[in-house]
Amino acid sequence: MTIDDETFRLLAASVERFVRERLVPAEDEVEASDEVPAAIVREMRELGLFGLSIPQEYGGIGLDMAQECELAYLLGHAALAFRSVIGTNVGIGSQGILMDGTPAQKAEYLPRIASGELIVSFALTEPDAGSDAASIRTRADAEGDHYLVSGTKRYITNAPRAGAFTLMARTGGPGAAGISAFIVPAGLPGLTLGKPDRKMGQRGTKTCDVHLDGVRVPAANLIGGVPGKGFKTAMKVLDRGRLHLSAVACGMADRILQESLAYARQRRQFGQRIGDFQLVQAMLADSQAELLAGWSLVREVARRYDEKPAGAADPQVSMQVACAKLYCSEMAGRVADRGVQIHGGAGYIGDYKVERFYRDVRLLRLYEGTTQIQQLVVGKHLMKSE
Ligand code: COS
Repeated sequence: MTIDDETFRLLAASVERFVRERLVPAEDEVEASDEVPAAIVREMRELGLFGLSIPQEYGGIGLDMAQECELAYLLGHAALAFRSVIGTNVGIGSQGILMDGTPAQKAEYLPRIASGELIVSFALTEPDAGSDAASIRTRADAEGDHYLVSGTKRYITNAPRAGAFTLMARTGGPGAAGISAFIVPAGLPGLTLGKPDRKMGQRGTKTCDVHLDGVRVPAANLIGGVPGKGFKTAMKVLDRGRLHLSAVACGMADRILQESLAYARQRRQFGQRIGDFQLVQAMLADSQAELLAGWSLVREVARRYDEKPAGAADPQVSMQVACAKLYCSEMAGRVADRGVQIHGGAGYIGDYKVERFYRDVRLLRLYEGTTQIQQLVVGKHLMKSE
């Protein structure tokens, strides 16, 4: 069940207020400390943000994709580290369990994921397998009623906070068909974390390696109970995640445009506001036009996503999602670049938000599938279609 329009409007208004009154004022603290304050995480729980996408029967809010994208857009208006705290619970960490998990797995994990009591991460990437996700090497070998899991996962978002991982490992032969998805509790013996990654931007977002050395994972934690389905689970989860991130990219592009506009109205050169110069207006106009195009694209693709049966794969929709991720992440990069340009020298100085947003948005073109992977998904689909 999804929520009705009026309830959704009230929720969106609360999120908009939370972003404006709580998140934006805390951005400098997050940048300086590399931590999202515990009080803000608590408020996120109280607002229900960890359970946005989880159905109400499991204690979540049960938004559809179009509604989720609207809120992702609002959350994208603050430093991206805030959204990242809830990002894996709303998206790539939880959705494999929701889409393909057994009733028992859903009942055991989803309520705690929805409340935010349990942070869940998505562990696919490895030192030698990123874009080529079907080549992962982490092994899960059946031994009685357990699997012995060994390998290394890399750049795992929220791993330092996670109580569990949705983790892809190889139970069979090479290629996509040999991959299975597991729910791996963080506390199991043999599971250790690497040191926190030092990143270009998005301070306050936590990523690190996850090492597994003979971790005994109960067979009951194999998602869906059938081996060999993990690659498809991961791809379906990523389709959804990519659309969510496209909305985030639009939110951040809008924020950068607002910062740039405020600066263009206030900064004076040659006796007038720099925004009165047509060359500056051209940059603002390009950003506005591209933002409108990207955001309209996300809304349209989200509508189509909601039209397909929940949890089902639809190559046409996957292709459209890839278009959205490709366009919106690149668009946010261009808007950020113009934002720095409009700020002039100030845009290169850490006191101005655009300096940090410029670094923050760079990740949007890389994670959950690079721009080139999105191009491959679109291109391959077009060549297949008659
Ligand atoms: N939904 C459901 N199933 C999908 C799917 C999707 N979006 N995309 C592919 N599949 C299925 C295919 O239908 C195929 O199934 P069959 O063997 O039954 O036909 C299987 O998965 C393998 O698909 P394919 O042959 O296209 O796989 P490739 O190895 O060529 O990989 C790409 C395809 C490159 C698109 C994939 O590896 C990918 O998305 N890589 C990027 C991974 C990524 O985003 N990493 C970021 C880190 S995670 S935050």
